Amino acid sequence: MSTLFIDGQWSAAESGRTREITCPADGSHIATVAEGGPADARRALEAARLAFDHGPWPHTPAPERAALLHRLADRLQDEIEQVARMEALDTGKRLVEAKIDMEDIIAVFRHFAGLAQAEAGRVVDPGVADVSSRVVSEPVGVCTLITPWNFPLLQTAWKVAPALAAGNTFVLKPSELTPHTSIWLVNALADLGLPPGAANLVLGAGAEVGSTLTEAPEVDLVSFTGGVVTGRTIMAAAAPTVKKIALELGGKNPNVIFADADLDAAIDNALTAIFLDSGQVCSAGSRLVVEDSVHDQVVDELVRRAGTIRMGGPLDEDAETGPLISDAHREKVEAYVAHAVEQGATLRCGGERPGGELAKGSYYPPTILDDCHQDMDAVHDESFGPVLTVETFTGADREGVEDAAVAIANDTVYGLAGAVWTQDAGRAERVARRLRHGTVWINDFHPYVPAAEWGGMKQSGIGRELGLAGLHEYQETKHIWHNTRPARADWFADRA
Ligand code: TXE
Repeated sequence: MSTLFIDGQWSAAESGRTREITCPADGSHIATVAEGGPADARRALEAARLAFDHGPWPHTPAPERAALLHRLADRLQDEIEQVARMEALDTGKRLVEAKIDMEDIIAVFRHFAGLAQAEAGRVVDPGVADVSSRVVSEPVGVCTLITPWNFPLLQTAWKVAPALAAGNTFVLKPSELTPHTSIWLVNALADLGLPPGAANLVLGAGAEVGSTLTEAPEVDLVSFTGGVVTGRTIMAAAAPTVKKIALELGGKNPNVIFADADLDAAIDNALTAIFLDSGQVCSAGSRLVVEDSVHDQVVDELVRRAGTIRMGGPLDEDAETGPLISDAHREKVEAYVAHAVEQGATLRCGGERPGGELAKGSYYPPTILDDCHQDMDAVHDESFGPVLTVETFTGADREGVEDAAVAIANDTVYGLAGAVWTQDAGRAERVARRLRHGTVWINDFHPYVPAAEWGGMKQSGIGRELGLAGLHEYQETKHIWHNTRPARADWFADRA
């Protein structure tokens, strides 16, 4: 099984181990791939190091780097059906959603192709005669890129595009559950002329491959998207050699609805916010924070509509949402719901595995837990499933209502995203400014890629990706001074 890509060559794992990839929609077998281990990770790191220190990519002129990223975008456009299908089968998500992801990925590569040429450094006047100075940007070096399973190629593009645009080399480790679009990506890059060693791919388990890739001294930067527990491990692994790190660790995102909102739009978007992709989205609106006076109107309607959402596999054209990524993940979501009910939440809909044809897959229905409050674990822990918790707020006056909403919305260790729904422009601005979350929508939910600038406050992460974040995460800054008339310093007396 030659599905590892190291130094421009496809190879099997040194141990000979393999992994079966199955579709979570029905458990069907998709493919057998190599299961890399620490030895493979070390080989890939050596190749990436060599390619950075002695290879051509870091010194390739920016227009050529940009051209390669554009060619990759063209290739994906040509093969969009085939790549979207791969992604849909690996993740179980609907083909139509996988295609939207592909369009976003094409836009991401084009966006960073533009930035590769836009960032040329700047001249700084040091205010000293005969001395000129300039600030230049340089690639960071060897990047370890670790990605999860919910948007496999999109999350990879968010890392690979800026890393290559800035002239870095990398080792990519995708989630062990969803390797196929990463295999497609490194194959396409090599085919389009990226030099050997600049892009390397090691498949395998996080604990084995991931830890080698985050500890090794050859690595200059680790960019990771995944769970907060793994994020903490990665921070610790990167500390001894003081690597640059960028972490996106999920969220527990409040969707705040005031009574003066356009409730039709708010309800409609609240459904998309949490049930899109079965809630397996880092910015999912998993906490509904609704003003008490409209609670019944909003929640009754959400319950009614959630009960009609159709589940189905990647190729089912009538399906509106898909399965969870695995049976193990579904068990975690089930335990989360059971615990919430034990702590006093009211199960308003969902909560039971579907039967019939869907019993073959890892399906879990849209679920709403009402009567939640801040003492319950359910409003603090990420379920990463199609589960919405409902909390209410009220206050004596206009200010008191806003204070109460903000207090609940900010009472989380996460800080990735949140939304506020109101038709009062002043209230919208005040509340948006007070929410401690990296992205805040007013009367909307979910990002516009690639214009988003993405990243979290608090334990949701470190660093920003996309949009205005530009290439900075993947660049070092250097200030070069040039004294054009060297002279003696005359500081220490010459006593020789
Ligand atoms: O994530 P992990 P899991 C959240 C979500 C989910 C939870 C656990 O709440 O229920 O995380 O999911 C690699 N060193 N998110 O277990 O472990 C792993 O192989 C280096 C939020 O799937 O974080 C995979 O490639 N790497 C999230 C990647 O980390 C390691 C998306 C993500 O896996 C490693 C997914 C280690 N020690 C889950 N251990 C988001 N922010 O969107 C594992 N990995």
